Amino acid sequence: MAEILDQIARELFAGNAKAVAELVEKALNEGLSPQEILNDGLIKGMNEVGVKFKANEIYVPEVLIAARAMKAGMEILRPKLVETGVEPVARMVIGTVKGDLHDIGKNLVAMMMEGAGFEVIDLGIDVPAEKFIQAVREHKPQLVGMSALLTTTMIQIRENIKAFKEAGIRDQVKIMVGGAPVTQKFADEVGADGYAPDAASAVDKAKELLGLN
Ligand code: B1M
Repeated sequence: MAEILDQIARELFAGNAKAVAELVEKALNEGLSPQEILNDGLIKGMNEVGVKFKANEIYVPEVLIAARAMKAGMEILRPKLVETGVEPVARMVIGTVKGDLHDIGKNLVAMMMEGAGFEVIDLGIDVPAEKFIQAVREHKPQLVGMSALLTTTMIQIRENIKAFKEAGIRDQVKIMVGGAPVTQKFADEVGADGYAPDAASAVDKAKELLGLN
């Protein structure tokens, strides 16, 4: 594999946004395909971030810095990917549930998912059920992610799933949930399809739910 792809992965892991952007540009000029640069450079680097984060070898600040580097690389790459018609792995809608303003963890999950090749539509914070439903109808994602950080808002996940059923869209998507107070037991009780304790596991769980492993 081209040395430059390894360099992209290394600089991304180290969080050097400027270097990643420059290397992506250089790789394109050298004639590497946008798909190769994405899979064997950016995503490879982000996978490594996920592995180390899960193993508690790096922490939230390092992940955020790496994610910023990923973003810088994607800004150069995205138009080329669109031109060459590269399809994302899958599409995901994500948001923090109604009444909840915490978004650091949700943003991390969104970034890791993008890093894994998913197209992510981020609805932000304080997202009511109707907005999730509208987004499913509009964007036709395969996966919906709901984040909740408060014991008083996690119950909103149950309400959202109920609203999905009433709107007749529950069977169209897989629902993954997470956030500090959320557990596997809670996810099972409210009828979510999956739960992930952290951002790196969220990628694994999403792939498992969609049969992409
Ligand atoms: Co708030 N807050 N906060 N807060 N806050 C907590 C959550 C709290 C535990 C602090 C405490 O009392 N010890 C507590 C909740 C208690 C409870 O309900 N059990 C609390 C409270 C009470 C409140 C307020 C009510 C305080 C007040 O005003 N009286 C208020 C509520 C506002 C509201 O939401 N309506 C409030 C406000 C805030 C700030 C705005 C000041 C700020 C949020 C800023 C922001 O997000 N932009 C804030 C913060 C920063 C925190 C703490 C300190 C940190 C949360 C965080 O970002 N963690 C938090 C205490 C703590 O956790 N130490 C606390 C880092 C982040 C990476 O982790 O979000 O858990 P986390 O995400 C992880 C996983 O959970 C998982 O992956 C992420 C990455 O590994 N994950 C998912 C998350 N979403 C997922 C979705 C998935 C899968 C995995 O699939 C879709």
